[in-house]
Amino acid sequence: MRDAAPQTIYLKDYTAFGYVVDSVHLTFDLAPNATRVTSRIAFRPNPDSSDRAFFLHGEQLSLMSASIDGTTVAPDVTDEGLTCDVPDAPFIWEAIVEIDPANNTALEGLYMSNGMYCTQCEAEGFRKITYYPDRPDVMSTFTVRINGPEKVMLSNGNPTGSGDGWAEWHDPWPKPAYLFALVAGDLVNHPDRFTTQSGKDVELNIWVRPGDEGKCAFGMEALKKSMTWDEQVYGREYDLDIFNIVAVDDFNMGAMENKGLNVFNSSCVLASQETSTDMNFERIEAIIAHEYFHNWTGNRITCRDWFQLCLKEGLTVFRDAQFTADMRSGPVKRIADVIDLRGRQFSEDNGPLAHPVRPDSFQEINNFYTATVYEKGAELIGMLKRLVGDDAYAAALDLYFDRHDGQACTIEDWLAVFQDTTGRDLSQFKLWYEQAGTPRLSVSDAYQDGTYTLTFEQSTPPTPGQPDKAARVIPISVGLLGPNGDEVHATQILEMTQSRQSFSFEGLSARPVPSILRDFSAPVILDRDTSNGERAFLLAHDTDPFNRWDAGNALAKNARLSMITDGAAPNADYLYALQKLVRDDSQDPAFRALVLHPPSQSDLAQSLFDRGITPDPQAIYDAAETFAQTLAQTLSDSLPRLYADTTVPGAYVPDAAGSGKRALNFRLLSLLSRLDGGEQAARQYESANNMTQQSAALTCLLSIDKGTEQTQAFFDQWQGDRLVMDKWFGLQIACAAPDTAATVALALTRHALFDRKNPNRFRAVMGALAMNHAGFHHASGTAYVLLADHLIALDAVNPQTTARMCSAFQTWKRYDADRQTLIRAQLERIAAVDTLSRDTTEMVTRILD
Ligand code: 0A1
Ligand code: ZN
Repeated sequence: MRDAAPQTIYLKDYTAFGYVVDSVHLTFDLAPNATRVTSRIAFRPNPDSSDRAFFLHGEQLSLMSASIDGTTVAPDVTDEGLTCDVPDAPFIWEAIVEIDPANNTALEGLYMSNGMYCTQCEAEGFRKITYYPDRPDVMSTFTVRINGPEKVMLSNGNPTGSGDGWAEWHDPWPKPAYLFALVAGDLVNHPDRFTTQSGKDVELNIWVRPGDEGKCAFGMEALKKSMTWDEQVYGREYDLDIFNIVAVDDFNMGAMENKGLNVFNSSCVLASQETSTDMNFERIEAIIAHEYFHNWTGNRITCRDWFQLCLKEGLTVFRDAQFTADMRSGPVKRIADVIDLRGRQFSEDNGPLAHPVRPDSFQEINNFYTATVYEKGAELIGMLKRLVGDDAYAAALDLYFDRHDGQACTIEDWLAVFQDTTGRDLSQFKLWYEQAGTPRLSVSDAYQDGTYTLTFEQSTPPTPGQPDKAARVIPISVGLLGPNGDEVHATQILEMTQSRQSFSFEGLSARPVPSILRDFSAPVILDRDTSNGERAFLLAHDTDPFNRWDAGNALAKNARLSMITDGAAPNADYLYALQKLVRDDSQDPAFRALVLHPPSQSDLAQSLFDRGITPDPQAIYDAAETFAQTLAQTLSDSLPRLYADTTVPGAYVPDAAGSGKRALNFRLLSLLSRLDGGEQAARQYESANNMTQQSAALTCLLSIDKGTEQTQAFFDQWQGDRLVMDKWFGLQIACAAPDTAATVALALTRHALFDRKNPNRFRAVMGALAMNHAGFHHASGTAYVLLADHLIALDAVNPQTTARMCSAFQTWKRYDADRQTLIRAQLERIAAVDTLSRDTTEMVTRILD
């Protein structure tokens, strides 16, 4: 039966809980099918609330007994929790419940993964462990005893004792239940130590399954770097005696910042040169940092309610991006982040799933762990920093930590620290948190008598529930270049506050070329009618690396769009500019790789749609192929030499310099493969001593419809490694031609190693299919049917991962009537499933609306 009619929860309805929790004592008697959880919770009436209704959340629990101050009580129990009469004075609540972790396939609450017990409580998983006010504004200290035969038994905080068959933990820092964690199993550790800036000695461990201990060293270094960085840059020190990280194979997301006990999807922590690519290494470093940084931005200061999710996530993403920029290359990180933002967040913000960075309603909070909350949320922090300046940003953050340590806060609290630090009125800035949709910023310019004037107009299209939008404050970073390419006006932040606004620059001896939105100073779509010549000029001369790349990106897009809409040949000037850049050894290889990286076919589809043209996925694919083939031919004389020159000699090191070179080398190999039929790629496959080069070679071969032998060899070599096998599944689908992608995916779903219950494997297959733009949108509609079949099957097992994957259909209204009919039919087929989860029901309904 379908869940009861889904309830919508509104931000405006927030009220505090009627009781304060002074302490929580939990005892776990572990057993796969009948774990017993005994809770002893000290409640007292909340002096700041007059609400005396006593409701505890609880789902899928068998209540064995309950008592108040030692007297047995009989609460009213429903599917969602219980109510009970309680004294109007402090009291002790005790309950015993039984749960079934071995059959918990949703991976929320306490579940099992490969024989190991593991929890995931954010956002609302704790209620599947015991009855509790499972809301982030209820914070308490936790003491946990674990009884069981497991070799290793971990929880939050510091260890306070252990013996044969038991372990005890105490977390002195009050926390909401979503940060609770327990892990127990046959685990081995990679240990280390860290001394904090005040001289406190901290034990560090990464816990993994036996056999994976050789893949922990990189993660451990990343952890220590993160700890040092947070001390140096934000003055934040670690606050427990021990910090544990655990790798788990079955996990819905990337990782989780539970206090003192971070739980990681094994794909986001385990690394070795043989099994991980450069991109994996960089991502692992960033996620370790992200979870560690949450210790202050999320744990010490948490969210009052789930509408405030961006308070911790936007800020922590911003902090981890700063960290990566400091550890690696700032410009490369910025460009990569903007590619990701435009690819994932802009499509969300411009479709049926658009929502504000701080949503004002939801049915299922798990559906709001989105690119908008995370990545756009981080962009808002970046804009704030630009507007107030670096020093004021640092002062505001100090005030935030001082004022709100130990509290559950709101976006209003966050903005207030900036207002109090700077005296600025941030009420207009707050619109960024409240209004969904990506603003369009159109620009016109004029030059007269040495004065250059830029005029901007902003407008934001309607989004679900928000037809009209007010003008926002937009920091527009601008520099001006003279006709010879010299910078004649250094970077300046223009503060746009009105719908239409002009800014003038005086004393110029000639009409300048503007470089607008440097470093992508605001998450907007810049609409400027300009020539390819001017873009080529910026690609050659702009001092701002982001805008230099963006000029190249616009050229790349335009070249392909003209091929699609006008049947034009690949633009010769652009091909020439690319050739020059590729050969220019004075340029950073990572930058050259990024410029050579083609714009995504989905982005091209959106650009066509924005111009009023219905995108044809096959035509977009054909244009991409023709362009790459022409570029390869144009470079043919020098490709073998360029490839050889960019091959990184010596031992593999996963640092920025090495990975930048390998990225360029990969781009060159993919071009070369189009000319030599994959000979060089086959050689590289044979000789590769690291996964970056091995998988790059296989990708190049599969992309030219070769590589059967290597695909088998890869399988033979790696079939015992789950994470590498995810790559094997994904690559074959990602590289398949449009007319075979669904067939390849279907065959792989029938492979013995396809395991729907493992989110990584499910995503490797279905995610790769959804990302293969022309394959997913093949006119036959077979990919739509295949994805829908698997979403329906998965929903009964794991609603959270199913619901997230529904977003593959969110861009459906871009396409032609036939495709829309095909997609609608699949969405309606999913919606019609009688037992569909609340998660998936909400997503499908929003997408269909
Ligand atoms: N807070 C984690 C991500 C996370 C969110 C939700 C989860 O389950 C619904 C699990 C993890 C982070 O930002 O890293
Ligand atoms: Zn986070």
